[in-house]
Amino acid sequence: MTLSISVDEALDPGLTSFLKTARSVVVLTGAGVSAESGVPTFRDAQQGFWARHDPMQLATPDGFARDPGLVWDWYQWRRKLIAETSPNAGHRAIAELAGQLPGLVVITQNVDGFHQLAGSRHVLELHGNIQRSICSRTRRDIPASWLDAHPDRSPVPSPHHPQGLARPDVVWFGESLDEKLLGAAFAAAQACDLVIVAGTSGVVHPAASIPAVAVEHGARMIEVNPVQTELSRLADWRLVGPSATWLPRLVESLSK
Ligand code: BJW
Repeated sequence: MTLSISVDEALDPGLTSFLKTARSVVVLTGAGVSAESGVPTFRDAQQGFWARHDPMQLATPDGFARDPGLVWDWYQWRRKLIAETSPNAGHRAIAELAGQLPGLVVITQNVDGFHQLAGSRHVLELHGNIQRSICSRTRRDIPASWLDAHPDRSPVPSPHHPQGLARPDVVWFGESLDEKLLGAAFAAAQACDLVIVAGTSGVVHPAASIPAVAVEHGARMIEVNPVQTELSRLADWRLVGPSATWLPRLVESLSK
C-alpha cells in the first residue's frame, strides 16, 4: 500500500526509521529535479520542452539527419541555459544523503551535470551529458576548443570524419544506452534496499524499469513528485511536492 504525504504534513516515522537503517540506497532522478534550477522538464504541459518542440525532430538520429543545424542550435541554447543556472537544494540534499548513507548510487536521466556540481560522486548518467560533443559518424570525442574555433558554424563539422558532424553526447530515442552504465544501474537496483525516485514521469525506458527491478528484488520505494506518475503504484511512500523541498527534509530527518 502507498502512503502519500503532502508538504504540510509530517514525515511518516516508519519512513524515517527505514531511511536510517537502509544499507544500500539508489536515487533515480529525472528532469523534475532540475526544474527548480530553471531548467524546463520535457513533458510538463505548459513549460515542458515537448509542449513546444517535437521530440522526433530534436531528440532522434533521424531528426538530426534531416536538420542537423536546427538540432545543434537547440542543444547550444540548452547548454547556455544550463551554464546560466546551477544546482538546487534537491541536488545538494542528494549529495548530503550520500555522505550519511555510504554506497548511495545516483542514477540520473538528466544531462545537465548538476548532481556532480552539487557534490555527488557516484553518478551514472544514463542519457549522457550535454556539455560533451561527439562525432556523428565515429562517436569520437570532440574537444570544446574545436567547437570554439567554429563559433559561427551550425552544424559544426567533425574533426574526425569528412561527412561527420558535431553532436551532443546524449542518448536520443531509438539509440542504445551505454551497456556498462546500464549494467551498473540495474546491478545497483537489484542490490539496494531503498530506491528513491525523484522528478521523473517514468515513461522513458529502460530507465523507467529501474524502480520495478529494485522493488522486485525486495527494495522499498520513495517517490518524490508533485503529481502521480507511471511509477507511483510501486511506491511505499509518495512525497507529494517539489524535490527541492522534500529531499532536504529527508536529510534533516536523519539527524533527528
Ligand atoms: C518535479 C518537479 C519538481 C516537475 N520536483 N518533480 C519499452 C517500452 C516502450 C518503449 C520503449 C521501451 N524500451 C525502449 C523504448 C523506446 C524508447 C522509449 O522509452 N519510449 C517511450 C517514450 C515510449 N526508449 C529509447 O528509445 C531509449 N533507447 C533504447 O531503449 O534503446 C534500445 C531500443 C530502441 C528502440 C526500441 C527498443 C529498444 C533511449 C531513450 C532516450 C531518451 N532521451 C531523452 C533526451 C536525452 C537528451 C536530452 O536531454 O536532450 O531523455 S528524452 C527525455 O525523456 C530525456 C529524459 O531523460 C527522459 C525522461 O524524462 P524525465 O526526466 O522523466 O522528464 P519528464 O519531463 O518526462 O518528467 C518530469 C517529471 O518531473 C514529471 O513527473 C513532473 O511532475 C516532475 N516534476 N517539477 C519534483 N519541482
